[in-house]
Amino acid sequence: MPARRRNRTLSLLVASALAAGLGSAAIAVTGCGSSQATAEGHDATTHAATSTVPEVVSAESNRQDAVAPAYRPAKVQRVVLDMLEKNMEIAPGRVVKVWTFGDRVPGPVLRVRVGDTVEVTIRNKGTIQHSIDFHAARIAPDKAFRNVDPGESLTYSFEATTPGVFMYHCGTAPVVHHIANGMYGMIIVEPEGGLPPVKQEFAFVQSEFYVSDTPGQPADNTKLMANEPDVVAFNGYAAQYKDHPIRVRRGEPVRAFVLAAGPNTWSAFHVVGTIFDRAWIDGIHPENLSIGNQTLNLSASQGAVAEFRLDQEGVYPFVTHDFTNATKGAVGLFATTHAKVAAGGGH
Ligand SMILES: [Cu+2]
Repeated sequence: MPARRRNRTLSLLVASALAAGLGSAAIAVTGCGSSQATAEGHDATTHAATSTVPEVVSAESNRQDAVAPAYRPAKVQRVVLDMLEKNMEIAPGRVVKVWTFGDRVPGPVLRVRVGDTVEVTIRNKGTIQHSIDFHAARIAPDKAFRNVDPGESLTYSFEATTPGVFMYHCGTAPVVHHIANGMYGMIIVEPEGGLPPVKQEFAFVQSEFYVSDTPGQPADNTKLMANEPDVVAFNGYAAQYKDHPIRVRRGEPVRAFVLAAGPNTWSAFHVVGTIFDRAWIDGIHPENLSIGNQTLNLSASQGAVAEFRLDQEGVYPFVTHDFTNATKGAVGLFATTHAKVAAGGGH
């Protein structure tokens, strides 16, 4: 049920010249798309130690498709999530050790309907304890959301009772670290009978990364406690839809599911050049219906649905309107079918 994902492998070489006292040196990124052909400069002198052997950190690209998965009818929705530790590139030249639900960060977008039973199985293939907390569940957390040891698995079920866009995440202490390292995702709970069909549906999970100066390490605790992320992204990779704009058809309805996964940072979700015709924050309920929003204000863990149209041919940025975080990567582009997009996104 995860969206189609690009799967590339790249290598990150930290030049051994650092150890020879050359100061700020290069990281060469190879084997990936042109948008990542050159990594940014990186001063690794403080951790280059005395080794003269190049440090090689292999990593997959965390880029992924934004198309929301379709609902697949089933009375029991079985979800199996492997919890892994792997190196992922989350911005050009920035490789972090993530802890996952599934093969990417965020975990897969899940989509169920009210009345479905969600049977969740987590398999801990990492080296420390993890767990999974579903905000869509009404369940005793001390039992269902309990820790699972490495090598162990856990299965529990809950009934989807409340339509909305909800977060799931690892709830093992320290929770901030487990979320900062990538253990979160979105579950869409449709109302009974489903949402009205819309052909153009996308899912955006906004989250932030506190990148260690050493490639291939988990979140930097000092930055995390200071709440100073380096990268803020939609769907786990900085500005990926600016590099590769999302095509939509002019004048036709677009539905975006949005989640602010944090761990700490909010989302002020806004699409430049349009107004949301309809929106719901958290619960999809008539009394939550909001009309004419310019921006959706989502604190950490909140989800939303935004429905809108792009009336003219053109290129329409979407951002968190907290622009410091847009600058850190929470930005993308919608481009209508016939709009010209310059190389590199054109914005
Ligand atoms: Cu965890």
